[in-house]
Amino acid sequence: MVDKLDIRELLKDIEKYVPQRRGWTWRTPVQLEMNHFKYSEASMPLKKSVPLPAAKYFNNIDPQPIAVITTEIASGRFEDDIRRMRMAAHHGADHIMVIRTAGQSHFDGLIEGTPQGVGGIPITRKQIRVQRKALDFIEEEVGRPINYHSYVSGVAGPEIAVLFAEEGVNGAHQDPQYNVLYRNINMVRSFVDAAESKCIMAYANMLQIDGAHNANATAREANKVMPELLVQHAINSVFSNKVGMNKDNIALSTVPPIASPAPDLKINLPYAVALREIFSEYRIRAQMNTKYIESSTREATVTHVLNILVSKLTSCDIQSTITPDEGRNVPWHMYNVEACDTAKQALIGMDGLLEMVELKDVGYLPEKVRELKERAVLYLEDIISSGGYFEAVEQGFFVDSGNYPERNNDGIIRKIAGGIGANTVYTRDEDYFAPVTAHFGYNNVRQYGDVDHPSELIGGCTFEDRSKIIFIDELDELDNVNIRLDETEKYRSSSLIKPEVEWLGDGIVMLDLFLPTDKRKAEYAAIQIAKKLNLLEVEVIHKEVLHEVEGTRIQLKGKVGFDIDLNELVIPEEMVNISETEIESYVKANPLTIVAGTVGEDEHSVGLREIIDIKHGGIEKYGINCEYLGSSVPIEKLVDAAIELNAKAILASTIISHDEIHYKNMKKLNDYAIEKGVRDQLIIICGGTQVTNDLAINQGVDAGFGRGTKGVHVASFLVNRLKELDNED
Ligand code: Z98
Repeated sequence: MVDKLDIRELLKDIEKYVPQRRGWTWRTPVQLEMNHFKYSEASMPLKKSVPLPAAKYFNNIDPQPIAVITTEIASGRFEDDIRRMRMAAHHGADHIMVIRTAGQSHFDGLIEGTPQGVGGIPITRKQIRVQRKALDFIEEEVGRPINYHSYVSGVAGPEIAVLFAEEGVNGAHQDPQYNVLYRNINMVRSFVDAAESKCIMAYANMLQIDGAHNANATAREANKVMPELLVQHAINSVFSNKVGMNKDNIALSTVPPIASPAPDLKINLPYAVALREIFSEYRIRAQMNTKYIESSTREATVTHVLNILVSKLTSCDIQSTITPDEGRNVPWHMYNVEACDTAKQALIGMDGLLEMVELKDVGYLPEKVRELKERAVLYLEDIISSGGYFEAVEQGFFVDSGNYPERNNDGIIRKIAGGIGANTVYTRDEDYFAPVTAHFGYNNVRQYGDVDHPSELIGGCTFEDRSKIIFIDELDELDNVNIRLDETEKYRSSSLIKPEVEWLGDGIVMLDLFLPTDKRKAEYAAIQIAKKLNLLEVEVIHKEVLHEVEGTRIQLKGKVGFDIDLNELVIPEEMVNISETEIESYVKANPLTIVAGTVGEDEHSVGLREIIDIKHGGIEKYGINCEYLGSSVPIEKLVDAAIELNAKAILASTIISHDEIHYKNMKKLNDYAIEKGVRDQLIIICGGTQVTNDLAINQGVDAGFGRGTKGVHVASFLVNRLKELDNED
């Protein structure tokens, strides 16, 4: 049995923890054969993982695709996020982004000493170090490196880049255009800071993701900005490469611009192909389209899968998986895990796609690709003839909703001399000297003689000498991780448990309801139902009209105000199922007849037929000879027929439970078999919707199967019991 992550243990001596490595890691492609299936685009399997649900039909294989799978986890409590990271890693994520919507880039400096959850997700050294430490353990557990990621933006970008390099962060969003357009940070300052940040990221071998996708999310019509997106990618990519980043570490952040019911592939595929062709030497990080996501997880998942098809057709390197619940703001554990599974399932399901289909090189697709490229090139030429990037931004070139060269004059305008941090860039003095490793631009190290690296002059900077890093713990005495852990301690160190969606002990549950009325009435009726169920802080998170008056589906969340004590649960013993092949080979070697019927005056035969019928996965399929005697069969007839046919078992089914008749009939069956002197030679199994195993056994029969039973469960029990009997002989 594996242990749960011990958060207090992780926090212990955190000021001394040294991250295990620096830099980004891609998956290792392998020629893979699993359960006789050959995969042509798979990567090294994991040591430990949770396979997809249907894997149980294929010996529980869990093939991993080649693309890195990303999940975003930032609930505001790093101690709970760590547990979610572990779950995500076991479901196939190897890129964990600590990113959320609320402006880290509004911070002017490093934010060490602050508690988590202030203004979104401040990335403090403590948070980073604890999470990296946990990931170092988790990657050991799953047997694959896990990339940890956040973002380098705002006027504190270079300081954050240094922090990340020190703490073993493996990837970051970095794009000065993001600062300029969306955070109104001065453009000159942003590009200078970006050069410094990128230089540090290159030293630490970090992967960079750019910010072009934000234009997609911001523009009024995302598909109109496709030429601009190509231009934004080009500006950041070439800039990064010139600063010293390897192209292999530069990932373009792309979002398929449109979603169904628009003709998804007709627009998204040419765009992705154009991007892939222009930037063939770079990496592609494909995010899913969230702009059009409403609160339906079903709709979001389909969009995600269509997006992954485009990713597969254009061989993207990283597949992002924003939780498919963007539209209702419930980024819960289970949705992170589901999104990772969606990516893994879709990518592996499409294994070898391009070996079987080819993208056409004549007609609509290449024509559209060419058109996009031409528009992008014209856009770039226009920027140059308008005086360069800064002038173009000042003229409102970017995030204009026109399909370039059309213009709607609604672009974002920023002033060259305006924005946060304006006039804060100075020419370095002739004797300017910074004793640091990985520094962009002029550094007069020669004034100190013949030195290779400026930091040598001080015996190494924090990159070489970790003892120079100053660790500042959380300073808030009322809001910090220790206080939060104390508050939820009972859920860690006792047998109490509470439902949870993102924080231990948050008590949140979701109700999924169908109400036979219109949307508005359904919403208020659902709230009333939740209150009657004693749920607290009730909030509707999804409304879906199935028909304007016939009915509405409502999903709501609320909190439960009680705990469950695991020690007080009465858990029936679990029946051990054996594999289908084991059942088949046993029956082949030991031919087996059973007799079956519904007993007493009970005409409900469907359940029993499903247990028997091959069509429903019943026990016939394992070669068991089933003599079905019909419905309302007298007890005596079942036993007599078993004797006559030399059957080894009786399957008796009863649905009617009035006056405990189902249990009375079981007792009769047992008594009559004893009377006939055959009880020892017969296995008696009783089933029905109201039957429980314990009560059935109390009546003297061998087993009781209730609702949800499948043929395989009954066959498993039969074979196990027959084997036991064989051993007794
Ligand atoms: C993603 N879900 O890309 P604030 N820099 C860049 C960004 O794209 C972002 C930030 C900074 C998205 C995450 N991206 C959103 C290039 C944000 C974040 O201002 O601190 O929120 O910046 O995966």
